[in-house]
Amino acid sequence: MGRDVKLVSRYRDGMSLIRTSVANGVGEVILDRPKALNALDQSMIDDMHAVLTVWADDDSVETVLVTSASDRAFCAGGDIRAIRDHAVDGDIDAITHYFHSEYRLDQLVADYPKAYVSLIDGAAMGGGLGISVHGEIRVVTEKALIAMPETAIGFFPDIGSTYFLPRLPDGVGMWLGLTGARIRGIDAVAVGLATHFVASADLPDVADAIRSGAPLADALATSGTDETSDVPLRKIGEYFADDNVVAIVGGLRGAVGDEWAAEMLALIENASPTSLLVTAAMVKAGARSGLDECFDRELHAAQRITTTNDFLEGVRAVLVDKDRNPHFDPATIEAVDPAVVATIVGD
Ligand code: QUE
Repeated sequence: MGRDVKLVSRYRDGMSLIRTSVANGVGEVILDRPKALNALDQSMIDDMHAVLTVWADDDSVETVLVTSASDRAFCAGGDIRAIRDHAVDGDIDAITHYFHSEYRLDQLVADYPKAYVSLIDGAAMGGGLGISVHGEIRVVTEKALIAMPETAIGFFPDIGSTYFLPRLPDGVGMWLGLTGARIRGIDAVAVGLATHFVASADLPDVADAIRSGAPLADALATSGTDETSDVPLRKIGEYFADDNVVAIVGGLRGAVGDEWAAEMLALIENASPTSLLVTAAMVKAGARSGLDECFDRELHAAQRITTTNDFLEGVRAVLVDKDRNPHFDPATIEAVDPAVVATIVGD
């Protein structure tokens, strides 16, 4: 245990934004950057990759448990503000390094040779899903709030989501990716993003049972709920099974009097038109690609899209000035040059 703590803390001279421990065969990573809702900065990505790499070959670790020190968030995403600063500074190498190391961490989670358990008792968005959804067990509570919100900031759903989104039930991946809709824990179980539901009040006991080294099936024996998901799977299949954004928007506009369709249309109209087209193309391409290929395509697209005005403007409006009034250019899907989308996606 001391060895692991040293390895991680050496990087930040005792100031790591993750905390780690090993006991009873369980290696725990606590995400500990509560002021930024545990948004993953470069040091957290590096520290988490380092400790997971050590534990993969450490016989005293059988299970990895990932939890949060924030009572509001599991992890709000990547360090998008820092990426924007790098873009403003023209530091493309720092952007490439960030996404390369983030996706390498997500890939390690996907390939992890041991049980990997995430406890999601708050917001888990974007990069927060990258370090959880690719793992074997994702426990959510009624406080979980799950989304891929990137189209609102002029980015696109990355972190390997172009692999898992197209593998969700009909239209669900395109729906989540285009609209950035936030879903609840029970909904995440219903669509397959989460594997277990536990009441938030019971989560400390479940966490302690896992920490005590109990078999996961026993520790999770109390999971489940009478609640049901209200995600409208039939409508999602109807409106979002197409990979053509113009057709999707046309369908939603034609759904006069349907409050849900109007809500989804409003989310799409709030997003960057370029991001919408990039997202649809990436999710479509991801359906026919392995995870490695999806990460390669995402890295290419992330490098390109972060230099666009829409990304600078989207992050400014949502995270920097917080006026939530971005001026995307072009302002309509119809006005986006398909060649620009093709250059970003790279296929
Ligand atoms: C899209 C995103 C992110 C986002 C909002 C979006 C994202 C992210 C954060 C975030 C939220 C709160 C914080 C913080 C970052 O918001 O990736 O530091 O305190 O990290 O619409 O992709």
